[in-house]
Amino acid sequence: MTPHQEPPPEREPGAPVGRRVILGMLGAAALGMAAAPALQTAFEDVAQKDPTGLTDLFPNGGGFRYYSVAASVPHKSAQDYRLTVDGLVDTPATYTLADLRAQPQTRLVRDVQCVTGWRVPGTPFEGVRLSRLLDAAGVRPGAKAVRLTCFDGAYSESLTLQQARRADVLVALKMRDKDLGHSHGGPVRLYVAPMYFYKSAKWLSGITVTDQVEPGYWEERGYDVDAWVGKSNGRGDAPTS
Ligand SMILES: Nc1nc2c(c(=O)[nH]1)N[C@H]1C(S)=C(S)[C@@H](COP(=O)(O)O)O[C@H]1N2
Ligand SMILES: [Mo]
Repeated sequence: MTPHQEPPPEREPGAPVGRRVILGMLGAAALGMAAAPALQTAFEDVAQKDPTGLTDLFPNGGGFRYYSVAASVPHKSAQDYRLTVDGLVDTPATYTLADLRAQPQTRLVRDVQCVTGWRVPGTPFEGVRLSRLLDAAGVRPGAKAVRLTCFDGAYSESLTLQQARRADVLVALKMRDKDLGHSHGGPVRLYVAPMYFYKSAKWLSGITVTDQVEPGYWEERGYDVDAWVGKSNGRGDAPTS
């Protein structure tokens, strides 16, 4: 009946136990919000303005759960957002949100799957293909991977260059056909459709082309870099199939 399962405690990336207990208590209220678009919009407004971080305790609506490894994350408006592309490239670049919006947009509708078990089927994401930004920068010979960094100052992700160039990897500006709100990593997040959702770094601020994979936040803590849904269980230290 619920749109997602309660995550098994031992496999939760990012949610402290206390928060999970509270999430459980708020579950009924959260489902109510998910079912009522008007209320959900009101919730997102509160989430955007809440300086206490208390709204972090709520699931993100529509079956999503809110994750942030950082206690608080600065808000970036359409005016002050910047995305840099650097590292092993011929032409480093800095994009504004308007620059990104001016590029050809790709829309994908796939299932979102967190390693902890919750899943949101058929979720539209829209944005610029990461491959496009890499091509524009001119990746140098010998480059092997991409490191993604975030303006929360804490999270990072990594992809091999081959993975980064897939057509289903986006620098996403929209989710569910709306501009990405702050709680979902807006104004810009990564969206790696074929992998577990921890690969989809929120609050994306940097794309650095590197000569080797530099493990991201959860990867340093034992989760797979190659986090294919169904072909990895999301844990580097657990049996893989
Ligand atoms: N910057 C940042 N990105 C992140 C995370 C995070 O803690 N910080 N958590 C990851 C995990 S584990 C999940 S499941 C999704 C959650 O996205 P949501 O908050 O939009 O549901 O974001 C991923 N990207
Ligand atoms: Mo996750």
